[in-house]
Amino acid sequence: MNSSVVISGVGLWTPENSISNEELVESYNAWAEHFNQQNQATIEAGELAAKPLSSPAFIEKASGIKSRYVYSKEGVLDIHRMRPLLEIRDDGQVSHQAEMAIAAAKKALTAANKTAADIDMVIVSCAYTQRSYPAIAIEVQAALGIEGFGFDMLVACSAATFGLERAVDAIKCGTSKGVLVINPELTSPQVNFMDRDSHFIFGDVATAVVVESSESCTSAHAFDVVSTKCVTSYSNNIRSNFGYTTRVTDEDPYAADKLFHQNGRKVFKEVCPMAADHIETHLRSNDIQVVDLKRWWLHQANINMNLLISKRLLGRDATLEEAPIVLDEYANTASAGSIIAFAKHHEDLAAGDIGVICSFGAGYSIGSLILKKR
Ligand code: CO8
Repeated sequence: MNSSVVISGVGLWTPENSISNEELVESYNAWAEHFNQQNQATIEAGELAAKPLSSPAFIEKASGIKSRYVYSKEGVLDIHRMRPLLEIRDDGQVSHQAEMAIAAAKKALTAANKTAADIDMVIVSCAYTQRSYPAIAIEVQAALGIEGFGFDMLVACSAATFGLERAVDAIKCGTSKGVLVINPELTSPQVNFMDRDSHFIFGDVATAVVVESSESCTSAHAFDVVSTKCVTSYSNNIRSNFGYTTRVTDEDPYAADKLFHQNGRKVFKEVCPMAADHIETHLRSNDIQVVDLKRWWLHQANINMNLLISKRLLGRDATLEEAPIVLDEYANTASAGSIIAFAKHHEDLAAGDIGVICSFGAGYSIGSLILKKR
């Protein structure tokens, strides 16, 4: 087969509302002080730990995050609510997550010079889906008028790269002619805004990518997919226990362990070397040297993680041109982070330039795609 598999278009949908570190910390600290006042007697008796205060300076230094976008800002900063408020939509209305996905998918189709008729497979892959069935992907497929099939995939921070690998394989073996891989990351409903260690980490966004054969590709900014590689290794260090069985175990659906929680230090220490080794092994198996990479579209969880990974591989810090950072503005957007970096920083590459998309996170899961500009 002379044709190759290409990424021919990428779409990025960014919510209108953003929250700065200063706004977020002001609300968290007001909530913590209120909590400590309300529980003064038990705290003084040593029966309850006082809530510690957060700080914008810590957040920026520890993570590089300065702000995050949210699908709904209403309720997040209200110290009597501390979670977003979404309007209830009936079954006849488009769901919140499908709405985000459709917006990103339309942009990806335009970038790829494609219409619904060119797509026959829709994968919605992200950290959470709003419901179990019917799949969000099938709702999106119907809204866009795509014939064929769609399904949802959950692989936390690596959902986008794992979904892309499925798409690449489908094109390679001829079972699909065009695939939309969409990542509507509606993370804010699972953020514990009352937890100082994690209240600042996540943001909402949606990304989408069109994958097709080089034979049908007419895009001005297409990339050959040279290789894909996915790996998982079980860890409890990043976890959410919310699930459909919560109802029958009679647990509190809002308890801290039902929301995102992690051992951030351990994750940092364990995942950085895993991701660096993964990239190196993947490149080596394709006879590509680290120095041959023009661009690293890395997962966007923490700027210090990305610096450490690139330093381990390059022997020096990668420049912002080599490894662009978007987490300062978007925060951690689960699987969409590396795709946002790709969406914003790919058009300047020249034919033959090589780059790598790499995600890493809960599971643990690591996924990478080696791309070559056409
Ligand atoms: N303000 C002030 N001080 C703080 C704050 C705060 N907000 N938070 C913590 N501190 C304190 C700590 O309590 C600690 O105090 P002490 O020394 O007295 O104990 C001190 O600051 C240092 O704390 P840490 O050691 O925890 O700080 P780190 O330097 O390790 O930074 C990070 C914390 C930023 C969390 C860092 O560890 C990190 O980024 N780790 C990697 C985490 C990561 O990448 N996780 C991936 C999660 S995402 C994922 O996999 C997808 C999941 C699905 C999506 C979920 C959506 C909701």
